[in-house]
Amino acid sequence: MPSETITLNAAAERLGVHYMTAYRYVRTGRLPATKVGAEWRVEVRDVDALRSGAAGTASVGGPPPAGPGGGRRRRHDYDVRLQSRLLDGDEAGAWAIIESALTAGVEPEQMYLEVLAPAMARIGDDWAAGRVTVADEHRASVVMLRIIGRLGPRFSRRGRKRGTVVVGAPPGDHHGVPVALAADLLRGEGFVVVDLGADTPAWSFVDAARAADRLIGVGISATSSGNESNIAEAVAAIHAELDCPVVLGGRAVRAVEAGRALGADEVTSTAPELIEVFDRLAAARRGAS
Ligand code: B12
Repeated sequence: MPSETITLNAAAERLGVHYMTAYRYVRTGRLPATKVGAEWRVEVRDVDALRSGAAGTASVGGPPPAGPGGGRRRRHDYDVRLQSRLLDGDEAGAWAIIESALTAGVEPEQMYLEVLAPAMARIGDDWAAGRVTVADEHRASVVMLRIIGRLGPRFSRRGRKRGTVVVGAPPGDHHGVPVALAADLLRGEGFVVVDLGADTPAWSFVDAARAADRLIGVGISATSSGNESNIAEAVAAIHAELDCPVVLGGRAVRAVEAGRALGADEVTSTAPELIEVFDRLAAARRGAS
């Protein structure tokens, strides 16, 4: 008899892992799930079975997971330790933390979403509170990009690729790190990704998309707010020249209506959502060809 079902978000919470990790459990068959509309549903008893099997594994950051089994997990604070190495511009020290997390079994996606991204977010909070300078942020970002460069190859997948996704930050937006992280997460899902980085001119999105083999869509990652006219210009340039969907996301565009008002076909605010959207667009393209 089926037990109570819950959303994947609720399952992730119950497991004490990031949503993306729970999503990976589904994709790799470790957690049975069914799709109801746009949402994954899982049975509570499957979640609990997985949780008892996973007890004793590493919790990479944040508070210790609640509930039975959670107390037995070790908490490593990799994100907090990484933040300190980044702010010191200490690449070797930062990499040593990453290596110990890898050795403890932290998967690459989990590393990006539960260690690297939170470390960067903490640095932003410290900047907003006046505890770190813009120079510190720059220094930390350079080390972060070098760490991403070393982890990136772990996302490469064998086999036929699912098509090409072009990603970049809009003109005037200097935040290339979120784009680089998202690019590798998409590569891990079997896409060829052309990462144009920060401050990409509107026409460069068009040029790169035009040159792409089996283009699935263009993704624009907006982190700086107050940049709406540049974003709208980039979206309009792509739509004027190419028949392809434009996915807009990132922390500056959380609301779907706001993203649609800028001309985007799809709007995402988190990396897992971004992956789901490109999964759907790739399936639609396969169906159409
Ligand atoms: C590093 C950093 C910088 C670096 C960027 C270096 C680089 N090469 O990237 C520098 C120093 C250049 C910089 C500059 C500025 N920054 Co800054 N920066 C940051 C910081 C600390 C980290 C950014 C980051 O890497 N985050 C980690 C990633 C993983 O974050 P993420 O948003 O979760 O990314 C995911 C999603 O966006 C998702 N995603 C969802 N949908 C989609 C869709 C697509 C298509 C894609 C590709 C991805 C995607 O994918 C990503 C991967 O998981 C943030 C703090 C923060 N909380 O993010 C501030 C922050 C973004 N910066 C901020 C500000 C104010 C600035 C400056 C104005 C001043 C300053 N601090 O120097 C300038 C603006 C420059 C400009 N014109 O753009 C504010 C933004 C506030 C706002 N609402 O606009 C923040 C939030 C800091 C804060 N707490 O106030 N910054």
